Amino acid sequence: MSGIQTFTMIKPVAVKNNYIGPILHMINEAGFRIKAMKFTHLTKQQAMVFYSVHEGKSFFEDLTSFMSSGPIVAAILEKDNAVADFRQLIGATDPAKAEQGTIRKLYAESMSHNAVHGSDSDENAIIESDFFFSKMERY
Ligand code: IDP
Ligand code: MG
Repeated sequence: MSGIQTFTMIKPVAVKNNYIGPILHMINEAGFRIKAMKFTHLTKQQAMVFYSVHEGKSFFEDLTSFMSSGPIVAAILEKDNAVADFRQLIGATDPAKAEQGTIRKLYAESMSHNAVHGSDSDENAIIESDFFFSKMERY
């Protein structure tokens, strides 16, 4: 059974390019409800903890430097089948391979600067949501 919760970040490049509004609009239009949200700036150390599953990979240093290079928008999103439906809305990791009309196709600059994060499983959606939000910050 698939859960009703996923976690997203609007990455520094999309914030810098003034795409917070259009991306949130697409998220709402696709039927997701915003359960929690914050505008924040990760430290390098926090980015390394958040992405620790990728530790040791060739892109880990670039990824964590980039994700701590500027402010991000973090949010918990609710919808039936949230994880899979959100992955479909954002498109492939590499925007060159992302389908037309997806968030990454529209707003990403490159594979490393690909506009948004989306959880890859119900389990990780919970871990990632708990990384950013206390119970009192969820509505
Ligand atoms: P995902 O964000 O689509 O789930 P992951 O494989 O979990 O993709 O990778 C996390 C992030 O790391 C990606 O969104 C992307 O920004 C970056 N990344 C992944 N693979 C590469 C790569 O081969 N080169 C550069 N950056 C990468
Ligand atoms: Mg991932």
